[in-house]
Amino acid sequence: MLPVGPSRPIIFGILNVTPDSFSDGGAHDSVAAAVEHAVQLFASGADIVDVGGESTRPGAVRLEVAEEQRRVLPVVRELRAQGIPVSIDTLNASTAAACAELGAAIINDVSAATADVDMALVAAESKLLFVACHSRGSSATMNTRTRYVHPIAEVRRELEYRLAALITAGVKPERIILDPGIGFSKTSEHNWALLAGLHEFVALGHPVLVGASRKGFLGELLPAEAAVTERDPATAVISALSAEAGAWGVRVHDVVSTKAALEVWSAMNGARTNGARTTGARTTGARK
Ligand code: PMM
Repeated sequence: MLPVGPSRPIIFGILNVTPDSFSDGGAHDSVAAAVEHAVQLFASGADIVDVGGESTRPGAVRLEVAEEQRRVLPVVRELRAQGIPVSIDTLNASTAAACAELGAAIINDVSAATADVDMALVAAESKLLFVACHSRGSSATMNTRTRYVHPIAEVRRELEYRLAALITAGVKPERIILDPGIGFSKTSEHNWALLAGLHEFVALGHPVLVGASRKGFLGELLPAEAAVTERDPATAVISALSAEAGAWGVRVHDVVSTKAALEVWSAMNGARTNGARTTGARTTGARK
């Protein structure tokens, strides 16, 4: 079953257990520190903690799988022991399989199962939810593959190819979550275009996840010297706008601000629904 938020998108709290991730790298590079941060994310309102051990930022070099697992497996094991839902952010099928064994609920693969030929099979066999994120090339090459004529149509089409490949490999369609891959092989202009056209991804009929948190294009709205954490208010606004466009989930570093933004959206959305009912009732009443 898909975990669906009762009245708002699901919040993925980001836990990067990496020394080099662009916005929080190095902050949680011991198991204890990582678990403590994850517990905090959960207590702040994250519905699930997205654990990643390998940086996917543009230019990052690939990590040995053994090192990735050394970083993430103890953290995933401990979070599951504490009853915290876990999503595993990995390009590696063996890491995904090991985390599935430990009780992870979601495999989050920013390559949409293109980086590891075994990933689609692991996704199919594990029966976990699978996030298929749009990207082109690898972290080493993605910044050179940013040519689009119609970004929304092209990203949609490329995601649909991945969807078809996953389904052919045996992943049940209802377990596939789509993600337009904000910041992956895209310029700022493309990122804004994709966010503005998010409803067109929602229209594909799969849950849609949005990962814009603290990304570089948000930094362009701020003074050059601003810290990455200063991108959190903009991230929270994007969370609310994503909810409005029908997103199923948002992946964020700062859960507190996104939770507040989603509660505002949820209250307004509820009032809109109730308001429509009230107006309808009054109209009916007036007609009588
Ligand atoms: N972005 C990053 C990592 N994992 N997963 C999904 N599904 N979508 C994203 O946009 C995404 C991701 C890179 O950001 P980080 O280094 O802050 O984790």
